[in-house]
Amino acid sequence: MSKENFYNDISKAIVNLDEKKAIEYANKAVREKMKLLEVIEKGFAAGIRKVGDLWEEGEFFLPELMRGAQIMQNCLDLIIPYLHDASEKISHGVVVIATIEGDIHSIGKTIVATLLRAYGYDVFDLGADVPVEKIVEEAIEKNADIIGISALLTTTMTGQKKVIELLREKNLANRFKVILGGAPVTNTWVEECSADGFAENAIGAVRLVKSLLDK
Ligand code: B12
Repeated sequence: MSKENFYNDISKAIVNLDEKKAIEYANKAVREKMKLLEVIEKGFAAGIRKVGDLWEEGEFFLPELMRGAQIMQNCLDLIIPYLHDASEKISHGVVVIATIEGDIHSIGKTIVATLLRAYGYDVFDLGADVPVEKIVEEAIEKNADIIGISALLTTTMTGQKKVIELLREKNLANRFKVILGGAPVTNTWVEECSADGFAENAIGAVRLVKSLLDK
């Protein structure tokens, strides 16, 4: 079976909310030592995004969206412990990452945190729905180089900007680099917030962190 067909089958299992098959595919990917990040992005993440589309189109209801997310999370729990073989380690640094307050979307943020760890960074994942003040406090406490903030909702994105504003108020703007992520984040938003960058996926996040720390 070609890789593309396998990714398609994974995506279909998520869309069909077929947990048994999805778990079977996750185990197969681990067993056969496939490129696990690619399996996550092209298989599982593609599937959950399709579930989101169907929900937006009114084909799926909230319980189905939640079930899809739960199945995806269960599969990631199986795969993530094996994600550490992600090629060579790059320079080290400390990253504090969180999903902003009011927003419980955690899947993408967790993948980014996991991959950064796999590349040798010290990552403090504060979880989801984290208040602006808490993110700043933890960054100071952990002596972070980078603060990563995830937002999946257009209504919570404003929190990303608030973190940067709070850093400025506290005269800490030069102490940390702030990077943003989440589906609604664009270059324009990054400029408007005066953030240091954003990435569309986890491997992009690793490249971004590396380039900011190498500067
Ligand atoms: C799964 C999901 C859920 C799950 C979340 C489970 C969990 N534990 O995370 C559940 C069911 C709980 C959920 C709830 C809701 N959801 Co929802 N959800 C989704 C869905 C389908 C997929 C998100 C996801 O996990 N994608 C897969 C991951 C791998 O991708 P990702 O998150 O984009 O992350 C990648 C990149 O963005 C980037 N990245 C992410 N974070 C970061 C951080 C940094 C620093 C960097 C550099 C990069 C980075 O790298 C990641 C890895 O590649 C999206 C649709 C979509 N297309 O995004 C809707 C979506 C985000 N949800 C939406 C909505 C509206 C809601 C609800 C408000 C629904 C409701 N009425 O209750 C609630 C929100 C409640 C709240 N207060 O937060 C809307 C948002 C609309 C908008 N524009 O604001 C979307 C877009 C669906 C839609 N098409 O309308 N949701």
